[in-house]
Amino acid sequence: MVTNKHVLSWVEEMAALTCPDKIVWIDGTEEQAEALRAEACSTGEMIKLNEEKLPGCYLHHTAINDVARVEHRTFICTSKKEDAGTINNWMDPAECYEKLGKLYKGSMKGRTMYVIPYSMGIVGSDFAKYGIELTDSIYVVLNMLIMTRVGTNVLEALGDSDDYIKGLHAKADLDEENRYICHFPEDNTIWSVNSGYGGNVLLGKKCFALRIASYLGRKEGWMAEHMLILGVEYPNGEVKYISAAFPSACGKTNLAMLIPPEVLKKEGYKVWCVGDDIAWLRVGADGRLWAVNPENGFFGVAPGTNEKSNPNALYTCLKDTIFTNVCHNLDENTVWWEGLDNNPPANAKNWRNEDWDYRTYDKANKVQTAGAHPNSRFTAKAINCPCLSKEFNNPAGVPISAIVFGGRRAKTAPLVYQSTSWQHGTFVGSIMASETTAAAAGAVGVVRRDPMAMRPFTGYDMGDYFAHWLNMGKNIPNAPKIFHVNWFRTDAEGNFIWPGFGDNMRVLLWILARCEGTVDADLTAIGYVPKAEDINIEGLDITIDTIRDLLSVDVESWKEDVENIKAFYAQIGERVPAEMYEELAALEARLG
Ligand code: GTP
Ligand code: SPV
Ligand code: MN
Repeated sequence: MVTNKHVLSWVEEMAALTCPDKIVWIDGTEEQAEALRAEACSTGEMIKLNEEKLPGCYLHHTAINDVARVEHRTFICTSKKEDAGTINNWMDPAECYEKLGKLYKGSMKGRTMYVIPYSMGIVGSDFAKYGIELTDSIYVVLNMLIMTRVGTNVLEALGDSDDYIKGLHAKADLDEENRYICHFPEDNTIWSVNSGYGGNVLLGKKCFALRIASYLGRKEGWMAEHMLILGVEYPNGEVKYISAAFPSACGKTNLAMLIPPEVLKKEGYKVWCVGDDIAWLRVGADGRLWAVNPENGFFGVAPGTNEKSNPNALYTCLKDTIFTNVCHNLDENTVWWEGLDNNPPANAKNWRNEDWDYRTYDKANKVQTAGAHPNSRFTAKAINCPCLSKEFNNPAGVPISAIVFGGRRAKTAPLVYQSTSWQHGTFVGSIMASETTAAAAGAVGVVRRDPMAMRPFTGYDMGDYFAHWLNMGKNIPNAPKIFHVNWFRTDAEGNFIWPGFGDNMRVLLWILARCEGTVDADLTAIGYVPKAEDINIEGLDITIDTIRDLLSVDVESWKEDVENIKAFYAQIGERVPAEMYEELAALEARLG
């Protein structure tokens, strides 16, 4: 029995607006989840996969026009436009409530409204935050059950409080022209309409745990970041933690679950995954920065995931998983995606659920010809991950030794470099740039500035966000060191030079050695760069000259970058802190 008056009156109000036939409270029990799965299968919303090969696994197809986040339709609705900043889209809250109110009106007629009480973080812990999502999609309910901690215990932990994030989602007509993902940080409210895709509708994830949480973090003195969290275990059993921010589809899940190369594995090195997408960070009593992963599962990119690139992810999604927009192998009733293996199914449906002939695949036109959509995903439980950290459920989180930024840059950014201070590190994060990917609607492969991988996810002004980073640094007596990596430099033919994936461990060990002060580096115009011989290449078929090349800093392309950064800072506007301009001027001076 729900007694919280705030919750009851809000659910009633939203039901009066959307007019569902029925309201169902999600209690977190397996019985209820199983009944919902059966219902979704009976209507075709989900397909039950081969129970022998993929126990507890399902396939879902979204609408063809609804396969990724929609940044141009994502809004931050603060009462003052300048608080949303120039990088975010803004709408006046009253205007937005009215506009979307019309779209929601009666949209759940003939449908069921599900009430999902969920927690980001361990229920009942100091750092957990609660949300309630109202949705008319069983797919959303089943995904939220994997991605967050859902159930009656969340309502118990909430008690009589009104301190929860109110999320309303309606699929409505899935009309692209009327698709809106709107955030009201001043009201703890999220409204999403006309989409059924991942980041647009699983409101605990990007909407709450990044956009709303970043706004709260600034107010309350902590940080919500688009970061993985991993632990590196040394042969002596000691574990050091790293958090890393890469833009969407740029390698967080892969790095978070990496398996060290044979030479290092033999010595006893291991990697443990704490999180693959979101980190909430706060200063601990010991003066270090501590991180928790507020999620409970992984919403990972399927294409490219294979036995070699990420065996842990592959194993994680062998059971209890929802696959979205992958290719359906009809002979086996299993799933397939580009980059899984070299055996595309002969009898298959593509991500659009149409008959698919793998021979028509054209790399230059993936969306049209691939079996799986380039942004197809698996939703899998964290507890099914073989390398899940034993600290995963520790409400205190883990202490962070190094923060790593990175992006997809064919040129310019070297394999790895280290900032010279927290302020310089903040600058390095602020100038991140990356080629766009299929994770968001729009052109793919275009370099754009994506500060701290948070461009699409900061719930307030970007200049204020940089200022918050600087302020945090002043309040962390024992702050992590800040680095930048780039796994994606290419040769003249466009091939990646660095082997990447598990071999990224070689770079992590240099990073941690820098944190320990056990390895030297060369100070360049952009920061500390490794001496080539300090990157362990034992067992790799690349030479030390290739490493030198990967570590090289091309002054001309950096000078071009400086011009681009100036334009970007100008676009962010007057709230870019003076310290960032100081760092920019210093970089320019060092480049000569
Ligand atoms: P989101 O879930 O969108 O936030 O993405 P993510 O950052 O977790 O990206 P993910 O790890 O899923 O990687 C996305 C793509 O990058 C996949 O196609 C990977 O195969 C590719 N990738 C990941 N790591 C590497 C690497 O070290 N080298 C290369 N060349 N590709 C990589
Ligand atoms: C991303 O795009 O960064 C994701 C996937 O992690 S989504 O949840 O769709 O935003
Ligand atoms: Mn992400």
